[in-house]
Amino acid sequence: MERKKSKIAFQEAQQYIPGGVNSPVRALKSVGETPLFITHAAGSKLTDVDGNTFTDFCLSWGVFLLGHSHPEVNRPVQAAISHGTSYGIPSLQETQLAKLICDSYPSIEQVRFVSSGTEAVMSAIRLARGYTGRNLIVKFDGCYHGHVDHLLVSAGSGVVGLSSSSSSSGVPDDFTKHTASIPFNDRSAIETLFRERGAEIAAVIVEPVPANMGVVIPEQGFLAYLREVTKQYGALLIFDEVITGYRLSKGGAQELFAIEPDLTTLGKIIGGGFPAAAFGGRREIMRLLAPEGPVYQAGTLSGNPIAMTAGIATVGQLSSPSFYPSLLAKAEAFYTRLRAIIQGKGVQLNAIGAMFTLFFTDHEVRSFHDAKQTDQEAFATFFRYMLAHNIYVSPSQFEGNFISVAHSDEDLDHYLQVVSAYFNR
Ligand code: KE4
Repeated sequence: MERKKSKIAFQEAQQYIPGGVNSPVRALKSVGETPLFITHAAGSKLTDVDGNTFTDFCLSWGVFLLGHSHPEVNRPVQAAISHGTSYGIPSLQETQLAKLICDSYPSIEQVRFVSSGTEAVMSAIRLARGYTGRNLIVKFDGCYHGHVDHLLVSAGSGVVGLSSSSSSSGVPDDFTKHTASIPFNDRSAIETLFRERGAEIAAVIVEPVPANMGVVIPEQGFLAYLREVTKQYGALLIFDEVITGYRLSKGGAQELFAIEPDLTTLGKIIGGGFPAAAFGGRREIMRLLAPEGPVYQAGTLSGNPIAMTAGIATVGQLSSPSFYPSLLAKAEAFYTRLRAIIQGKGVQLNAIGAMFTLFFTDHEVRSFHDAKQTDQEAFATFFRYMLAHNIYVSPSQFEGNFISVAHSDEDLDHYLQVVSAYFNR
């Protein structure tokens, strides 16, 4: 496979952009490959500067549940652009998307739009601290909630292995002293922390189904216990559904597991490929936000009409009663076949809804500690093999892979054929 132009493009990019990328995990450092430079994407396919096409199982990190460049999203966006792209003044589209989200998420009575998942999480944390008057935030090892200073503690995704203390450098200890990170799926760790410091805890933030240490499934009752213990101690429960929102079901993980968090963050899918994210919850919490209340939060392009139009069009496509049943049936059939292929090959498949991770280890993966035991070199070899066969899987062991409605039977058959060839080479 010829990738000469990507290599040249990467060399030039590295002169002007640190690491040649605008987000570290795109550099493919952990898998020892030169990043692709993409010229266009449509449906399940990516095309790079060398003219190679790839079936995309990363989907811009979970954004494209409908596939890239969906015509029912592109058309209204193209029309909206001719009416202006940002006003910095309210537009009707903001209320329209807010209503759609409130309809899909009963725990959300009001929502505020921002431009990234990091901003959504940062704002939700500030609101939780303002609402409770407490400082301590509890997160889980391996969960990643964006790059806000005080959450870069034992974080997943691109932060894994970045530094021994597992916080990014440049973050003073003072900034993380109000953050406690404990193992996911470990009920006793939560019990102990709440018993010792419950009165200090403003909120527990969790990816209800973590995807940033690879996909890890919450054990039976774990999320329900988080709901119970946070209520008991007067702390808020924040579901970071930037990935799971609208992916696991229309109402995200909170619908799937029937848990009502106090605050929810959303992103990726709700922007339809444009920079948009959101945080929301009960009115009695959200009313603390400026200009009504004392918790300040703001953004120049928050709720801009183009991202709102893309979000409205995307969420509109998810409303048909058959959307999720057919997507999830396709995913389950795929997983059944994949499990048969990897049987006895020293790999674990963690899968739920339209997201999955193949972990290169003999042991089950139910926590960050387990995920870090995987064979990174084996994963890197697997990534390069898939790429050489025109399949772009998420370029890190510590990420999810995603299926969209645009993935055809041929796409999934091809993936399974190449995986089978890999494990029998
Ligand atoms: P952004 O600031 O990257 O829009 O969102 C941060 C974020 C928050 N919460 C969750 C659960 C997330 O997964 C993310 C971002 N996800 C990563 C990939 N796992 C984004 C990819 C990247 O960093 O380039």
